[in-house]
Amino acid sequence: MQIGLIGMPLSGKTTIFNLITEQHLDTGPGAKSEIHVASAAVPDERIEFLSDLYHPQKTSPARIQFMDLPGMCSQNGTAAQGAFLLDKVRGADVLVQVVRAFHQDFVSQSVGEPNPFKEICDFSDELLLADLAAVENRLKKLKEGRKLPKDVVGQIAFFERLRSALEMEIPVDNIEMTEQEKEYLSGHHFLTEKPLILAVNIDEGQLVSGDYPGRARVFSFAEQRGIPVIEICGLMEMEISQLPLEERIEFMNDLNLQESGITRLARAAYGYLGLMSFFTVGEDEVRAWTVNNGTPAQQAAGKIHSDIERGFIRAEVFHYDSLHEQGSPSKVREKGLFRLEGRDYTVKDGDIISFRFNV
Ligand SMILES: Nc1nc2c(ncn2[C@@H]2O[C@H](COP(=O)(O)OP(=O)(O)O)[C@@H](O)[C@H]2O)c(=O)[nH]1
Ligand SMILES: [Mg+2]
Repeated sequence: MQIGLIGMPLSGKTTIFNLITEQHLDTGPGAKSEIHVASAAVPDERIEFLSDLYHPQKTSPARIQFMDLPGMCSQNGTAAQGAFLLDKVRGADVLVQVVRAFHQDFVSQSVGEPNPFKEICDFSDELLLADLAAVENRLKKLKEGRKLPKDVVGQIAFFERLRSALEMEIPVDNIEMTEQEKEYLSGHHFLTEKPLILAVNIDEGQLVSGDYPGRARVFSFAEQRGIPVIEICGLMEMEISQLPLEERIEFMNDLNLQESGITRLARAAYGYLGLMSFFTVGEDEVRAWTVNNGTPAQQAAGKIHSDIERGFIRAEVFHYDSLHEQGSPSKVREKGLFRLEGRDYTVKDGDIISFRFNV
């Protein structure tokens, strides 16, 4: 899974990228305008428990890839520049908009006082503009290109309809389409079609008070649109993440921060995308695998290897909670909490599975 961190300049994208992927990239007005990509382990206490129990040679938590883009907005540069940058995240599965709520004098001097609600609305225009530019591009190719598709007339009509909608600030996600039109759309990766999460970047004072200007508006807007919101104390969490582990835990406790930014972000993304984890365990490796809710056992096996999916015989399954309660796999077996399941069994979040297969 790839998550693209996007947002207005100086909203704290690189700070949050550093915190999540444990990097030390420059932040602030002087930072270089470059794109960064790195992955982060999805924190999961279950995988830690399993690793302590099985002592495997290797422990592999689920991972998410993050992409950090330079600040962008058409007010600073041109719309074309903004669209160019945003084009880079078209491949992402989820977009996280970092929104500035924190107070920092030199940032306010450069880009104005924080106004989270306005920033969200303005940025949503940037996304619409970037999609509009992509539609214009497509239309240009359809009208002037050499290798035209058979149904060029239908495609032109569709993309013109898309253009009018975007001009009226309607996101691609809200446009009704026929199956045929959905096919025209596939492969284009419009930004206003992607799942969006808002990450409001707050400062310590706001963390303590639990409030910042415009908070209620942000939440009611997000609720109306079905957009998840998380609040991250970016700078402080970045500083904490760069401490040794023990001090880290102490600091988090002192601040009453139960969960790190990445934990909450990963949970929001998993929940939003309908994802969950199952585990495989053994002396070699304890590993988390990410699948969609509702995935049948045989298909889940394909996550590991296509041979296992093809030669699927059965899944031997017990649940993490049973293991956690009973303390050992043999007790789980004794209590009859160990099951054999067939190919159509729907995998549950937290299942520990061993696949039997034949190739
Ligand atoms: N006080 C405070 N400052 C922050 C916070 N997050 C980012 N900053 C500062 O805001 C500036 C811009 O951050 P940066 O991550 O470079 O923003 P980007 O342009 O969106 O990548 C930097 O000087 C950061 O130190 C925060 O949570 N609190
Ligand atoms: Mg940056």
